[in-house]
Amino acid sequence: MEKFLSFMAVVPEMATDDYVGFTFFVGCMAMMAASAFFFLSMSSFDDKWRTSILVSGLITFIAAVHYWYMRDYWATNATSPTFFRYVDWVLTVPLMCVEFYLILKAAGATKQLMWKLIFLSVVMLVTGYLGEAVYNTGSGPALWGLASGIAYFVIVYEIWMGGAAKLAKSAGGAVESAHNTLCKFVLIGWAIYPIGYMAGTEGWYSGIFGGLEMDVIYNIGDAINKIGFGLVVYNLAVSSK
Ligand SMILES: *C/C=C(C)/C=C/C=C(C)/C=C/C1=C(C)CCCC1(C)C
Repeated sequence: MEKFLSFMAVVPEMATDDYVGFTFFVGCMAMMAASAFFFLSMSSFDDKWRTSILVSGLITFIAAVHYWYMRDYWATNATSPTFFRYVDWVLTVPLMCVEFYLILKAAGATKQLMWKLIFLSVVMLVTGYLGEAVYNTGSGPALWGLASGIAYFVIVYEIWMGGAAKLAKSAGGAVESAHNTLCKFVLIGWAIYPIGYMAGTEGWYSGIFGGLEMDVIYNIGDAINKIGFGLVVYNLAVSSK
């Protein structure tokens, strides 16, 4: 791996074993490329899907800008850019909730459903930030992480078994299958984040996850979830053109 990464030495200030710096760099490029892809494909879809594709592009674009700063922050300070990370998430995760609303709108999704998901996602992220950056000693991270995890499970419940699930079922066809794929991203893809959190904070779990690098895990999670989510929506728009 180190040999493979040796080309990174051409990037100023990046060591060949700097996996965090490497994933910030690649993450930044991937988010930029994905944004160009979503924005440029927008006009080829009819109005019904344009907003959804626009939101896919906004999610990866907001991330690209934050990755640009996070890459730089890491290169300069060699510490986690926690603040930029959470500002990015607090903008992009609610937009992912908006995607659920947009694809289910034709099946009767209400703004109330959208705001419920947005509210839960903000609770999940604010409590996570408190555990990671504010009350990050003693039992703080474990308790705030638990609070965050509860909000996460309510989101999972709502989309898999709650109101959103019923709407998806009634919509059927391509919308239902896109909804189901997004649900899997939330259940499996989003579960990557608590692992990163446990790798980067102190708690009863430190012995299990302590050897892992938090930022590498978060960066992998972001690439899978942000670009993956966008592609599911893109695919839905293509299949129902
Ligand atoms: C694009 C960014 C995404 C999809 C970020 C998602 C973040 C999470 C699902 C974070 C969840 C957390 C927990 C469930 C518990 C520990 C604290 C967090 C915030 C890492």
